[in-house]
Amino acid sequence: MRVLVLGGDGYLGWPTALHLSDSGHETAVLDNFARRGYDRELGVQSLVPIEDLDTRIAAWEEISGQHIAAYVGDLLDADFVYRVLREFQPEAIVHFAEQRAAPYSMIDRQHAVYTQQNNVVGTLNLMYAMAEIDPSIHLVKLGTMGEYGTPNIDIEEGWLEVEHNGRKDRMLYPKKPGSFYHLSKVHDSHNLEFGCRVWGLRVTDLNQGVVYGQQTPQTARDSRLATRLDYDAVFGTVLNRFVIQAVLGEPLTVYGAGGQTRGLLDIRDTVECIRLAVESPADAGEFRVFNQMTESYSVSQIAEKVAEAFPGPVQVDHLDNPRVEQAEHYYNVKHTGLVGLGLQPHLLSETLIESLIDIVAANKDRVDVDALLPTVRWQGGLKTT
Ligand code: NAD
Ligand code: USQ
Repeated sequence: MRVLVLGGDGYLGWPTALHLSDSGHETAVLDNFARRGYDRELGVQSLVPIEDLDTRIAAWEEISGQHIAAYVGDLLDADFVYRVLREFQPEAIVHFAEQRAAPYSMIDRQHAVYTQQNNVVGTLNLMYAMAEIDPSIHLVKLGTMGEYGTPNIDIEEGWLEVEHNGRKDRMLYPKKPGSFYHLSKVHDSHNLEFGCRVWGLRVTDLNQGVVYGQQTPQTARDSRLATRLDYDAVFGTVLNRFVIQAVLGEPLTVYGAGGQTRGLLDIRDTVECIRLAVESPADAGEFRVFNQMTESYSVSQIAEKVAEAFPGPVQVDHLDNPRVEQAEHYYNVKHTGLVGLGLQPHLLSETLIESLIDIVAANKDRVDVDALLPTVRWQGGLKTT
């Protein structure tokens, strides 16, 4: 199949492109390198050194014999998006190309507006290009488990059967997201469901949990194929950060009491879920939703797991939570769709944490420890006079 990976230079997009290419798909990537720009803006870098896109692609061709085409440009440039779709003629598009850090979106008004404009308008440009050029293209769109928030009822896979005043309907599951970033994904989901209903688009919305890990079978084949690993308090995600903090001998930064619970998955499952979704397309007009997570843990449990796997002392600090989120809550998520397509999850293990410890230890000199502590507060981005 011809598959175009949007955001193919990012943490997940690059290993996904390799996995698809390795699985026999004719693969292309598109990226505007915004993520490398946020590093410069924040004065941080990936913990693991990463090559530029041309070098990565040349290394993959040398190692696998497979070519990956590259399109450098911005989804906000509609002419560019239309040109790429006409030229590459994808049968499936995997869309990772959004600003994805909740704290980045909460820095201030400018960052909130940038995040929603980049994410919502980029996806709208893509929807129009698909509808006008080839509505049979299957879009696999990365959403997030945080779209649902932490409601006091079971979380279904995207849809909810509702009975109200004696009448019934199937509605999009109600959303209670926790940042302007997570909200941008909710807006995308609504726009995409509308595009399916009105233009007959075919879309799979993958509500993915927090991803951990840094290696896939393909990226491990050569250091030039490595994907990024973020450690800073803006882009670093919880489990990856805890492992990095343990290796550096810094306290694990549990926000609040640590009772907040999230769905998680291994990066090897991310790339496999995408392959499964691509190879089993949604029907024309179908807005199909999968909850892409394999297990859930509270933040305190994640800290405990890292401390157990680390072969040395680990200190856990409970910081004042910089975010506004529920400290304790019910969390029961249905996630059977991808297992139904054949996913065999890699559950969180000591072996995985140990292999991440080795990767971090080899690169720990690249860390700026000042970037570990959170500086963005959910209620701090308002400028009062
Ligand atoms: P990332 O920031 O590493 O990658 C995103 C890529 O998209 C970057 O390379 C960036 O340059 C590119 N991009 C952003 N805006 C663009 C635009 N307008 N035009 C072209 N390219 C653009 O993020 P990631 O961690 O790989 O996440 C990928 C996707 O998966 C995101 O949509 C994110 O919301 C979702 N997701 C990530 C996680 C996680 O834990 N990392 C969990 C759930 C969902
Ligand atoms: N947390 C800590 N200490 C830390 C970092 C985080 O206690 O040092 C807590 C947060 O308060 C939060 C939880 O851990 O309760 C998860 O935070 P995170 O930064 O790991 O994840 P989040 O902000 O939700 O965002 C990440 C990705 C995002 C993706 C999302 C999936 O950056 O792109 O959409 O995970 S989900 O959480 O399911 O929405």
